[in-house]
Amino acid sequence: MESTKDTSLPSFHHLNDDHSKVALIEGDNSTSYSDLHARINCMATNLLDGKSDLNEERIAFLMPASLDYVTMLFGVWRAGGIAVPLNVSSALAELEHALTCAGVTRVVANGEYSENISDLCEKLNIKLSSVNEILTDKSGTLPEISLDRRAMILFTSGTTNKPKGVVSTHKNIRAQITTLIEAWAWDYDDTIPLFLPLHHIHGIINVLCCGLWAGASVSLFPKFDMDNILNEVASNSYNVFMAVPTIYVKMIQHLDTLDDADKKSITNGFRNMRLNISGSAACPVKVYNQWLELTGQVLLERYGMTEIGMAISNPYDGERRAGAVGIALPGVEVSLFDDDDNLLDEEDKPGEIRIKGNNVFLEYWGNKEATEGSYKDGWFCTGDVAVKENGYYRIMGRSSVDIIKSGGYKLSALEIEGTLLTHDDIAECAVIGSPDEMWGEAVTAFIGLKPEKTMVYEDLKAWCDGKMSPYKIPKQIIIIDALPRNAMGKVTKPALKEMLP
Ligand code: MLC
Ligand code: AMP
Repeated sequence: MESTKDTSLPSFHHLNDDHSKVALIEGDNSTSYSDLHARINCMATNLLDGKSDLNEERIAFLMPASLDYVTMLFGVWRAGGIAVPLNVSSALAELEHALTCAGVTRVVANGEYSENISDLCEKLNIKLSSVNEILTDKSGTLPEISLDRRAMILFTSGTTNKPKGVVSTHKNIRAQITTLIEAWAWDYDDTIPLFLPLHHIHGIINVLCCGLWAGASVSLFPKFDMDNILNEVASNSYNVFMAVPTIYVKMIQHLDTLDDADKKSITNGFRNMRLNISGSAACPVKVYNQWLELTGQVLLERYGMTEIGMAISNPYDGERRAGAVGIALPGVEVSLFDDDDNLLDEEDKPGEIRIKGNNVFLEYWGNKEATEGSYKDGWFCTGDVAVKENGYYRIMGRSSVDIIKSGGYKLSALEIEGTLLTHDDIAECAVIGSPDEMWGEAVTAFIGLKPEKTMVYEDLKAWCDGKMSPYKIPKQIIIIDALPRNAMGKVTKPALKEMLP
């Protein structure tokens, strides 16, 4: 088994040690490592359908966290394909972009998800099947996959209108996993709930892949189902918890509504855990302190990105500093650079975070220009600005005003503006993120209307429904006579920030 692990990612560390160990829990059902392993082998064999290797064919799947999802992800990897996990809450136009951009040849989806995407697959001439249609108990010889091969494409919004496909190799994924196994002391006895969306690395790498690599048990939820998850927490079902700051804010608010006994059983459940982690967006110091007071847990904050996995983390053993993201993870090189690309070796000077290491992605799929543009002198440029203070990095913001982080999702202002501009009554618009206690940043649209037109928020929200993922829909609109522009005619977004109520 060890040799398989060296040549391809998808094997589970403890498989040979204890086959009956529970790998996945889904409601009342659980799946052992040996059953999961067998199911994945069958899936890979069936996907291969007589071929010796999928040779990086792009296989997309549209399903929430479930045994089927895990079977697809690892099944595609074992068969030599590139896994393209799709966003279950995407609008059709967004799915169409992902499928065409990645050149997907096959989509796997069950039930309602299959119904939602079937016309699109037909239009794009892409084969659509359900897991049950593919999966038989046939298992065969699987290809040896070298670590340099492409493994996964995840879509990330950025400073361009359309999301880009981030390609990670097996080596990248393995590096992203193993650094966290070491840094956060992942263990065979760990149990963790997974409720984050599975089209992003936070859920895929930090929770699912790390959990399975460690031989831990991962409890799957199709979404953040607070009541059920907190019931399990109160029953001491988990010893590790990973979430975005918005989830901690939601839980803090919820705990405030409970009577003392219920609140205590939940906070004790957290108190008994070995680790609570926050990431994907800045964790406000207020939230860190509230969580500490409620649960006794010192939140471990870390910093990452789709293109690099995790790069910086507060220590597992050692001081976890509120408002800071910590130090470089093992095997990850982190440096700050000033605007003239000079390496900053002094503390207290803000600069762009740049990263090197096996964790760094291979390329943006089919986009050589964007790939090349994201590197300088071999360093991947994150676009995030940080400062180093007494040895710890603190994130100060982003170099682009066109990127918004809402509830842990990275959103492109330009993409949202592009859709809003297709509204018949909108003459011009500009989208920014406004500070928000719940979401970190809330999508706010400044809108200039065509003559004689009026607009109320609810109507625009209803119009956006189905045209973009729900979490991209503006939380507020501000109607404005004319957008502020500079001498070049470009909208000055900092001026808009000052106009926020
Ligand atoms: C949901 N809504 C959001 C939203 N999530 N609005 C803005 N931003 C978000 N992130 C809206 C819905 O559209 C809906 O609106 C209402 O909130 C309730 O929806 P819900 O689905 O019931 O909400 P909930 O389940 O509570 O979702 C909140 C959440 C979710 C925080 C659990 O957003 C989430 O899972 N976020 C995590 C994203 C993530 O994993 N990011 C990692 C990226 S990787 P209405 O109006 O219809 O009521 C990365 C790298 C790294 O960043 O470092 O990790
Ligand atoms: P994504 O592209 O969705 O992977 O999001 C990556 C971005 O999330 C980073 O570039 C940061 O801007 C942001 N991010 C992740 N973790 C943190 C954190 N702990 N604090 C502040 N920002 C973060």
